[in-house]
Amino acid sequence: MSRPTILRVPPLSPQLHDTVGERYDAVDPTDLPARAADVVGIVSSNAGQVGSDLIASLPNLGVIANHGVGYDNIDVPVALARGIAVSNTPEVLDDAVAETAIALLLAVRREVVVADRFVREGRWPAGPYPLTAQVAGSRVGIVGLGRIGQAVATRLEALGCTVSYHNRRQVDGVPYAYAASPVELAASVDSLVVVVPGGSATDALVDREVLDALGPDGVLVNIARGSVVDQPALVAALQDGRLGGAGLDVYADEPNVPAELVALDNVVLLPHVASGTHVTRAAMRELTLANLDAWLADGTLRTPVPEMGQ
Ligand code: NAP
Ligand code: 8YV
Repeated sequence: MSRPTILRVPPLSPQLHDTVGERYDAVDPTDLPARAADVVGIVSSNAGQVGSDLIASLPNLGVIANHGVGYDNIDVPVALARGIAVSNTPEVLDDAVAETAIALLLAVRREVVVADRFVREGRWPAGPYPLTAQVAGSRVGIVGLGRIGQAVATRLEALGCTVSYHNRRQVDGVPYAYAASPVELAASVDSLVVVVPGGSATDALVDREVLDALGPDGVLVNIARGSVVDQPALVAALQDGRLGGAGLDVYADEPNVPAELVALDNVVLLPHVASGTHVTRAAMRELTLANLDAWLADGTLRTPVPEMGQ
């Protein structure tokens, strides 16, 4: 029996790229348009766009399996209008992403990177490192108290922080204070962690007003999407001293990080690695391919995106 033809939309990790190649009749964008009519499925990840043009060019496409919980890289309305199933990888990455948020918050507040540089540059013998801020006892707001946001919240509680949050809807049964807007939340906390989905609904949700409400002693942590924060406003707030610091995993135009951010000592910069542990990426790969296999077997999905309403 012939194997189903699956399009690998780059970039995929080498492991995912190779596994798709071993299990299916894998094709890459360079094989299009010659093989377009054969393609029944797509495997993608957050940095690979699955836009309306690509979807329209694949007449027999039936499923898009995204390696990642966020799927703002996919034109979901266009896919669903054609009856194409779309899956993502929720839950399996919550722990890894939440601990990255905590790592960034601790690194910025305790100046871990700058203090490391201080030791490496041999500056310690000349005198002690200055005192830093403390995370224990501080107030932390979470924009997006979903699966990952709640995993961040429980870790913050263990660190002795007071947690509050903003979502569009209040969450039942959580012990955290609710704020009706990102500005209201930012004005009431010391640090703000952003964990909402990307896309047009959250574009620049964290704008100049939110950053100013967070203030000169405030710290912003963004592990969501670069699009959620107004990046020029963030750079200006940090440069002007209107914001105290930032811990960032995501950017407006990845992998390009503005030189202005690189130049700042009160900013810790990660290269979109929040889910990037061996164990989590293996679980994400497995779930991505389990979705693909389920759809190929009987048209179902293990973890359909919420827009599919299943
Ligand atoms: P989730 O469970 O769906 O949680 C998302 C939360 O955001 C929900 O509580 C939702 O509540 C809130 N929200 C959505 N739209 C909002 C808006 N316009 N204003 C305010 N709140 C809003 O998703 P998750 O699994 O926690 O993942 C969250 C996101 O993290 C992903 O979509 C992805 O973009 C990002 N992520 C990044 C990495 C990384 O590598 N850096 C890794 C994994 C995930 P309401 O619906 O009530 O508003
Ligand atoms: C990426 C992410 O998907 O899950 C998400 O939304 O942003 C990440 O986990 C991953 O880095 C690449 O596949």
